[in-house]
Amino acid sequence: MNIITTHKNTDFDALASVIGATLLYPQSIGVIPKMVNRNVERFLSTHKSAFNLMLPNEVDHSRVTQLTVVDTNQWHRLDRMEKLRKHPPTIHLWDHHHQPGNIEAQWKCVEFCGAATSLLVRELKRKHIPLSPLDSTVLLIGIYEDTGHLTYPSTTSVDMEAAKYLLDNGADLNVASYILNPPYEESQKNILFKLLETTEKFSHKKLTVGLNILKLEEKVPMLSSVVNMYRKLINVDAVFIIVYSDANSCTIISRSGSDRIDVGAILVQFGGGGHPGAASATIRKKGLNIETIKAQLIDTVKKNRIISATVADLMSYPVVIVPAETSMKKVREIMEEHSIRGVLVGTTDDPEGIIVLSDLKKLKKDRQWKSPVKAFMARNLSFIKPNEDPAEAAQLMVSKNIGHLPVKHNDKIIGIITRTDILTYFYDMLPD
Ligand SMILES: [Mn+2]
Repeated sequence: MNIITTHKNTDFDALASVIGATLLYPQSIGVIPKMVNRNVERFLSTHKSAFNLMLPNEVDHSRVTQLTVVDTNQWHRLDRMEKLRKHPPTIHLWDHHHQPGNIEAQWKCVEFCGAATSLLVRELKRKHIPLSPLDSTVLLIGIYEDTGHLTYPSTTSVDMEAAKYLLDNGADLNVASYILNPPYEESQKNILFKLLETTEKFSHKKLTVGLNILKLEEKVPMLSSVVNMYRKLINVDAVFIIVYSDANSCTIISRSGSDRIDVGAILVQFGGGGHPGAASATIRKKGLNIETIKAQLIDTVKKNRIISATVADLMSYPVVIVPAETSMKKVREIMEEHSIRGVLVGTTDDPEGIIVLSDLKKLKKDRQWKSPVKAFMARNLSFIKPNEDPAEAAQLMVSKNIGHLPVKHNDKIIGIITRTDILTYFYDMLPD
């Protein structure tokens, strides 16, 4: 018997991966953990019979010759599979998590993409295995859930191509959206309001991080989807929520919307894990001190190495700077010679203005080319410091509507950063 299973607290990516795998492995049965999230539970209550699924307690472990694990690589996240851990059958693994796991597979497909389901869809496509509109819809729901409708930074072209293939095979977007966005229940609304009222924020290297401590009297379904909504509402780069109900355990739920903060890597240090954009960790210890955990969390976030360029990395230098008396003709020649669009005027200690390519177009009469640059230059200079974030420079350029920013360090101009430099950086087009 070939069984396929996935992690507890099964979400749609996990469920869809199991269903995809049952299509891929002939005569296999999907084993869905008893604990599934509220949305999956709701979906299964009406759709269960359409798929070849069973519960962990219905499995006769002695008859299992192959175990296929999807969307996790950790034994402890499986439901009632200890017997198989002791006497492992042949194991196949399909996963998209970054953290190393402890399931040793004879065969595996582990790739970092937005949803594990996408890896299975790619294989279903490759093998030309027919998909019904229902199969396609549930597979698409799996991809949409784990990629935030293909918007999370973890989304890759594998996810996009899988989604396209599923649409081509009749996936129904109305059904997908209905299942993925059920109306909020009262308890979810209450938690959202509570979170909004108790937000603490701190900044670290220009990133804003939201932090909450949440005491829960009862279980709230789909807390993670509330957290997603909450992060967007408070407009922070990342959010950490420490949830507890007593002093024996707590769970940290985290979401990040910036590729500069990898919450999966941060929560590994608390014994948890997940993805760069979504992660959680559960800490079990008698007499937990929530404030201590909060302090540790802030400390870990601040120690987390944030890979980011500064203005100094992007600026051009040395700066071309000309005396105020230089003729416009000469300025034009200098721009052409250096193929630059802006020239500073004055000295590096005392810059007086800037002249840019578009200013040259204002010259209508021939004799104007003989005039000194100071007659045409812009005098209100804005400066930026070399250790600033490129995003800061971009913001300044937008607010002042300028394309060049001289970079000032110790009252001296050391470089210049342009709109093109910023665009190149944001679109990862930096030369190596
Ligand atoms: Mn997943």
